[in-house]
Amino acid sequence: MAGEQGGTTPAELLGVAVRIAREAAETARRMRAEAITDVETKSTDTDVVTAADKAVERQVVDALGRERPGESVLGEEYGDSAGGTGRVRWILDPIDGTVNYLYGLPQYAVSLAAEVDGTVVAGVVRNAATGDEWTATLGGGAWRDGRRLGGSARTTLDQSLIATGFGYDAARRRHQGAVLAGLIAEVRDIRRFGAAAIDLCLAAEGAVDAYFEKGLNPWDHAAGGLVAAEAGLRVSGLDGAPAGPDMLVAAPPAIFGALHDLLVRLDAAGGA
Ligand code: LIP
Repeated sequence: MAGEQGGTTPAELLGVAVRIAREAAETARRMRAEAITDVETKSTDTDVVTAADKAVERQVVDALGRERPGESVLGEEYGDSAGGTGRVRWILDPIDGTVNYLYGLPQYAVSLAAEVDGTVVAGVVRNAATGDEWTATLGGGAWRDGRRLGGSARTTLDQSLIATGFGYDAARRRHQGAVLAGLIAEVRDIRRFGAAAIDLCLAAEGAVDAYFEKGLNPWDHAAGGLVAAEAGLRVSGLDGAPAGPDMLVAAPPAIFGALHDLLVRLDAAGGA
């Protein structure tokens, strides 16, 4: 497999991802400390992008271009760049949790995944504020600080702590609020951390028992989704659909069914 742009084994791709994500996280951390500048809005007035989101994405795309010439990069801010042809595609969220970044809440991360022939085989999520780092390779497990992750041992939904998130569009939020109202009495409690990549990693280590959200983009969940799956969680959409913009649910097998069925009953994948 070597000889393309460089090695394409999951371990080799993870090595590249971790090195580049650490440098990118340092840039995000430094730029936050200096000042939040050039804040613009995207899909709605509350969907913000800062100069740091863009600078970090350019830094990662440039680094990959040097190390892995010709491989394509799908990033949140600049979309599909590098126009690569190889088997490898990189999927990047330069700062997942941009609203947290704006407010200085320490829950924002660089999320970088490598896909080979359409399958995510390596991923890293690095919290730029705290330095927390989660990694995974396909078939190689999910790790944090050398500790293999195995998810939560919870067995009933009513005892489960569930993380979730809300979109930037008011109509979508209204629907998500209605789903939450129907769910909240059925679970232990809810947590809203504000960064899907980190939510998925916290579920992988059992710091929450499960996570679900409607409206995610590939860059929000490519790396974190692999971390969760390699920790033994089921990561999918509803009714057999793959995880995607309609819905992503990540939960240990013991509670996945109950959470899934409740979300179906509440039409969680519906609405705007
Ligand atoms: C964020 C996600 C989060 C979601 C937010 C937003 P961003 O991504 O990580 O889970 O609830 O609405 O989509 O915009 O910070 O990259």
